[in-house]
Amino acid sequence: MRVRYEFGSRHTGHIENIAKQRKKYPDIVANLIQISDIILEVLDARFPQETRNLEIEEEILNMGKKIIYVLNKADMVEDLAKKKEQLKEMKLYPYVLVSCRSRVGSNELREKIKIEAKRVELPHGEMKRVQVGIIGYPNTGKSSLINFLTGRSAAKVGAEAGFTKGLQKVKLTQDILVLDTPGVIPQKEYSASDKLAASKHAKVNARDYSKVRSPDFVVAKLMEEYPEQIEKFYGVDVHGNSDELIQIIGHRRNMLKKGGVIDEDKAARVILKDWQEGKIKT
Ligand SMILES: Nc1nc2c(ncn2[C@@H]2O[C@H](COP(=O)(O)OP(=O)(O)OP(=O)(O)O)[C@@H](O)[C@H]2O)c(=O)[nH]1
Ligand SMILES: [Mg+2]
Repeated sequence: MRVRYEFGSRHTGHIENIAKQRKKYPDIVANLIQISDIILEVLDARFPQETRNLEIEEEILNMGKKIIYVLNKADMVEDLAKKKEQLKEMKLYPYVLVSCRSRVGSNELREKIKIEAKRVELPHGEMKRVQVGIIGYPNTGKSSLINFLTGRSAAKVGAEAGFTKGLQKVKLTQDILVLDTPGVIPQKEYSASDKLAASKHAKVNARDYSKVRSPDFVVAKLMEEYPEQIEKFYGVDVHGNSDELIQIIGHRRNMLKKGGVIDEDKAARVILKDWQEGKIKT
């Protein structure tokens, strides 16, 4: 009989690696909050509530620092009037709707930053620049925002979550610096066994479709929330049944495993990919 060892070296190596990253990034963000005078929290305009980090927000407010909410990817919001209503209900203030892709909102944001910067009291006689720290979930567009605001390709941008790995300072004006950071998720969403948290990360693009552990579970969750939109996109009528949808997509794409059964993992990832690329409109 074969014995399966739970703690093989590869396994523990992997865990150590994750632990390292998870420790390092929040440390960078904690340091950023310390040295910043103003914080921009970049949220995904489609999912403002899901991409807020209330733990970090609390820390920032406790330190008496100002947060400006930047709702990026506004180009992917279907109904802007409805969105503004939602933001009002959330009491998100002050906020700016931005699209780095369609190049909308940078003047308004720059003005807001300048107003807040004037309020910052720098130590008397010190020639220090006002520092504007940028935080947010992975992939919300923090680095893109820096490039958009400064009009330069100063920060590197990537389609996959977890692209930025360190702190980077870029000059916005003579007196203002903006600081990029790696994306972080709240501590309480860390647990690898928390399938709900993991599916939320996939939903908001904080975890790439190729790296999700249970793609079928994520598709089921998306289907619970957006059944009509998903069925419409694929032109199917499955009464909200995600397993059925996965089967249909697997058939369409001819994704078969040995023995001719549908490769459900692969088919579910195709759906997740379409979702993460914003093809399925909500
Ligand atoms: N549709 C749309 N996509 C955007 C927008 N801004 C950024 N993106 C895309 O979102 C992805 C992530 O952008 P980044 O700027 O690297 O995001 P980030 O927050 O710095 O990501 P991490 O460093 O991984 O935390 C890229 O594929 C960008 O092209 C936008 O306004 N609209
Ligand atoms: Mg980045």
